[in-house]
Formats: sequence, C-alpha cells, structure tokens
Amino acid sequence: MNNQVHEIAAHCDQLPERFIRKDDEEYGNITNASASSPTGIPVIDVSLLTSSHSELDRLKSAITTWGCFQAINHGIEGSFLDKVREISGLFFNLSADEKKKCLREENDIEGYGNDMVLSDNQTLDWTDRLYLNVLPQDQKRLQFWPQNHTYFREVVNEYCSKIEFINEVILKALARSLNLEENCFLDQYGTASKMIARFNYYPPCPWADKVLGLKPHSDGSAITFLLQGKEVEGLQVLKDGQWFGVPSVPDALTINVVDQMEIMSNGIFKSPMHRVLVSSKDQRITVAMFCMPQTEKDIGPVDGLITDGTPRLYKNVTYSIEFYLKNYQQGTRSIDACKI
Ligand SMILES: O=C(O)CCC(=O)C(=O)O
Repeated sequence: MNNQVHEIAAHCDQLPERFIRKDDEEYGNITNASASSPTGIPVIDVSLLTSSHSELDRLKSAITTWGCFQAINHGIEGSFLDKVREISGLFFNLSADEKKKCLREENDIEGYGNDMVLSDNQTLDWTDRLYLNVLPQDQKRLQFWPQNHTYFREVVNEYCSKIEFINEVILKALARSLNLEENCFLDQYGTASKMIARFNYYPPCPWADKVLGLKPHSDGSAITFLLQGKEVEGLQVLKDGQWFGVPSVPDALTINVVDQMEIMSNGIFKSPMHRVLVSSKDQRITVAMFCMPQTEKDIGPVDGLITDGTPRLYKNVTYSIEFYLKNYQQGTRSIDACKI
C-alpha cells in the first residue's frame, strides 16, 4: 500500500518525481482560461429530449462545441445522488487494511489502486481509485468490492440500473439529433453492453501546482456520466485551445460524449479532452460511470452518416480497454489510431 497516493500525501515531505507533470507534455502549456467560460458548459434538460426539438438542437450544439453538458432533470433524485457520494466517501474512509482487501493485482485494472505503470517515463496521476466492472452482470468480480458492505453494493447496483436507463435516453436523443433512426447507436451496443464504475479520490496535495489529478485524456467509453462532489471542483475541459473549469451543479450529472461515439458518429461528435487539477487543501471524490458497447464487438461509423460528401473517417474497431489504457498512460489518444 506504500504507493497509494493518499499515503504519499500523508507521509512524504517531498513530491516523488514520477508525479511531476512534464512541461513538454502535450496540452501542458495550453492557457488556463478563467474558472469557467462566459457562457458556461451547456445545461440540458433530459426530461425534454423526447418532446422538444429545441432541446434536441441544444443537445447537438452542446456536443459539437463542448463534447459535454450538465444534465438536469435526468430522473435520479438528488437524495439518491447523495447516497452515491456517501458510499464513495465510505469506501475511501475505510482503514488502509480494509481497502487493501480490494487491491488490484499488478497487471490488472480492476480493484483499488493508483495508476497502472505501463512505461518508465509515465507521469503518475495524483489519484487513488476503485475500479469495478458493473455490467454485464456476469463480469462482476466481487472480490474487488468492499466486503461486508451490503449498503455499498445495493447503492452501486441501483445507480447502475438508473444510469443504464439514462444512457439509453441519451443515445436515442443523440441519434434523433442527427436525423437518424433512434436505435442506430444502441444497435452497436450488442447484447452485453459494458459499464464500469470508477470511484476517484484526489487527496489534497501540498504540491498542487506540480501535479495533475488526471492527465489530459478523452474517455474510451461511448458516454461517461460523472457525479462530482458538491464543493471541491477540479475538472477542466479543453475547448478552442483553452482549459475551462466544469463547475459542480447541484443534482446535475456531467455527461461526456466520448471516443466510441466519436467513431460511431463518424467524427460529428468530438470526444472532449479533459483533465483534473487538485487542491492543496481539500480532498475531492468523484464517481465516473463509463458506458460502452459490448467490448468483444466491432463498432464503426453508422451507415446513414457516410455519404459522398462525408466519407468514412474511422475504421471498424474493437475498442478494447487494454488498447485504450496503453495509449492513455503514454499520453497519446487511442482514437487517433482508429482514423483512416
Ligand atoms: O474526477 C473528475 O472530475 C474526472 C474524472 C475523469 O475524467 C475520469 O474518471 O476519466
């Protein structure tokens, strides 16, 4: 457990070199915009997406300009989101020995731990995480779930069902926003779509300006649902060459439309680059739910989007997690390898 970031934060009086963000890292020198943009990350009312054309247009505009939006009226009660925040805190507050029971194995992604080290020159993220496969059901590995915490399991399972429902609403709305048949993206999900829950813990860092909670990346899923804490912010999204802060909006979910949707939409939707800054005083906890097609299945641009004027931009690919992670840790983008 020596190398968990929360322990380094508690015991080290010098920042280990592996965490120091490199100045020459791609995106490292992009200007930091003010805390948020003049117009802000768009807010979309999910309850209107089936009935209002103007909300569908706003969704399309949000995704083609920012790649993300703050979803309100998504159908999950604020009190339930508080339970998700509560179980996340509950896990990270367990004793080191208890958390260790969920420790991931060296070459595995799933479980509790910090960055997987895949290369010698990899900069480490200032974060500890608990990474759990939640769908398909038969791929759950309960040995990585906190033991003796029925409440944790109940809340995660219920949250997973609720996110699955919203994911479908968003996928259909995205298809309709492009005048496509509403199931065209869902059809690529196959019969065993995948969902991963990642609980992120960013301890306060005495060297906050020298590290990143997460280095710049775009997500390898199709849609990511992020639940932020209520007070401490840190997420930034890249737009027009500047980083903008993504505020925490009460009871909203931050939704990113990401790599696999970029491929399926033949590049109309652009997977947003984002990164996380950390605080020198406060810890921050977030929960990301990564939703994506069945991983054994090829995905590709939907037929209706390929025309003489808009030729195919991406190959058909199996977007595996291993393929994604290798690129992530080297600071490159897997999506680039899928371009024709
Ligand atoms: O914690 C955050 O604010 C962002 C999390 C994120 O980008 C991720 O888990 O990929």
